[in-house]
Amino acid sequence: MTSSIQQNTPVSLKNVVIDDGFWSQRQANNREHTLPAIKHQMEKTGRVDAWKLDYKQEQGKKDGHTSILAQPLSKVKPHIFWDSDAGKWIEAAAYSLTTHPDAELESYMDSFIDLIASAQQPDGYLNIFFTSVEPQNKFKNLRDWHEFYDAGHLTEAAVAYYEATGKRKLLDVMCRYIDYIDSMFGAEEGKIHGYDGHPEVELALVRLYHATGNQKYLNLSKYFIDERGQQPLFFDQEAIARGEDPKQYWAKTYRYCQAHIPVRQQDMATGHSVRAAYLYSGMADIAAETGDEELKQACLSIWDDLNQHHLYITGGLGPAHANEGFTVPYDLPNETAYAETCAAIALVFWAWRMFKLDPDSKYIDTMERALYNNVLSGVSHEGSHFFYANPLAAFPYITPHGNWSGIVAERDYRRSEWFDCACCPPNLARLVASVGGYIYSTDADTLYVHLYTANHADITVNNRSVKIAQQTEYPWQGQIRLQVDVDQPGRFRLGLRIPGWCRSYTLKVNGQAVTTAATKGYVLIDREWSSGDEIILALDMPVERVLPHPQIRHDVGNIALQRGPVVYCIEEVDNGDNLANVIIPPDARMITTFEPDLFDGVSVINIEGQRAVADWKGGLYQPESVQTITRTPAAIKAIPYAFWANRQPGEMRVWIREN
Ligand code: FUB
Ligand code: ZN
Repeated sequence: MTSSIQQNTPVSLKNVVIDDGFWSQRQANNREHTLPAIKHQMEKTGRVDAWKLDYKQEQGKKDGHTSILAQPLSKVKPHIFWDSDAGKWIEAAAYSLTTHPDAELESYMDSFIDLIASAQQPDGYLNIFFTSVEPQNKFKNLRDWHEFYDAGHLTEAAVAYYEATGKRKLLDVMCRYIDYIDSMFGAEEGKIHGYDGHPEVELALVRLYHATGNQKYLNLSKYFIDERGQQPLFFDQEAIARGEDPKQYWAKTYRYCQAHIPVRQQDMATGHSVRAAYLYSGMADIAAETGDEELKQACLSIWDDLNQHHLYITGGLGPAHANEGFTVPYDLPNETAYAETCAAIALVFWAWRMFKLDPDSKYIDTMERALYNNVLSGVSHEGSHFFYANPLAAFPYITPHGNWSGIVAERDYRRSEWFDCACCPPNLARLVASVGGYIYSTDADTLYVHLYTANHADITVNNRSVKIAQQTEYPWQGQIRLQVDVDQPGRFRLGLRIPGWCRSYTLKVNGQAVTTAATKGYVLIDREWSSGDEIILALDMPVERVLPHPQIRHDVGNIALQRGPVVYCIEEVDNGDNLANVIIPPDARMITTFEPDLFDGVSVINIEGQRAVADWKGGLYQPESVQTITRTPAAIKAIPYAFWANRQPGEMRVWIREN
């Protein structure tokens, strides 16, 4: 048995039943509300019938597809990345079917997949927009037009649906399409030396490689990664071929799509944050698969840069609306934070792959931060409304001044049913449905527990079959009970993650204290296990007052509250308006209580805080020599950030004045 942590293989969500607790509730909402809401919107907006290629039909090219809807919306012009919405939605449904079989949903998905398959062209090409609207522009502008992004999401869907149901139809369709792409793109003479402006296909190809065992798909992913940012720059060449001046690129810099220099030379998180985190996920995949040390080093450097300079406390990334992405170190505004839901989801994917590349719990810490905060804030409590941007402070502009349109944008801060650019809702649905796949992993002789949540799992480790039962109220409590059952007594290691937020814990096996120090954030319990062995891990979970780095100018003088992995916020509905005047002094008493009726049960923090008050002498400004500001005691209530904006609209703050 080794003393280190080796490269890991995730335990599939097929082997994990989340049957109680926090994620069970989230997954029920996802199944019962989010997936049907997305289905409704997909149909209503024409995203299902678009696969009939009706737009082409209208131009006199009837192709006889039958609708799977009663009322097809065939007149809507498809968007260039509607294919990706379909892909993410099928993938989400596939994960849901894996854990909760549903004949009606599966039958609907089968019909939808038939429709998608019928849109495949004789040469293998598959894309709604470029088949039915602009066939002359296929593969003419990879920089902007997302063809491989679409292909990537459909590929992920194909793999997930195949793994969930054993049905190959979409998988075969996507293999044909990827084979076609492979015949056109690559290093060989005569092929196009290109890659997509919106990375995604890179990580999808690695999944396709795993599902099919076909090395060609791994090689194609590696090619796209290696080619990115090489001179002469593909996006320049492509623009010239279109008759455009590459200098007129609307985004101004190829940093936007991480193609300004070859990826091995990159050491900073840059550009559009969703593109970035998908690309870095693909890089981590290829580095782990091929043992490429140079690529690994680039991944490590970029990861450090993100975590040292660009990550919100909520696990959000990409503060700026202008590029939907990164700006400069420590630039983390709160009210205007973009922090797109998709970016935090992509960070979960990237973190998970970083752990495989460089096993260390620090990656899971970041993953957990994103998961419990920025990701879940993207969906309403019941599951049918969504945030695209996830600010850390809200000041609605709509009342009492009426319509300010034209002066400043109105800010409503309520989640929407849908978006024209609907990347986030199905992305969220696929992650929530697949969270069971992020709980455990194994190496040759060790079973690692990364996330704590109530579940039962069947896992093979060191050639033996192991059953694990986890009971816990995490993230509301730090007490975790694990029971091990084995087919016959035997030796293997159990690696329990000690989360980075936890500063003290106790661990017992069958009542005996385990005092082994953690290795890379995991306590490795190496023993002969028998059925019925019981592990009790008690993670101390006090409310922490978190200080911002002194260079985060937006947060100076403020603190945030975090308990376990959960970041808290204060809302107007609980605390009144003018939240900028709320103060939590250093010695404020804070009591955590579990409120069973709030959002089906969450822990809230009741704080003996203060409010700054003034008998204001008039005007906007007063000399301090004449104006007094005093403090008055105030009962303040903080709720988990992910649950904000589920009651009446109003102000919200994560960072709260300390003085
Ligand atoms: O461009 C496709 C998706 O739309 C991006 O990932 C999101 O940021 C949104 O712009
Ligand atoms: Zn999105």
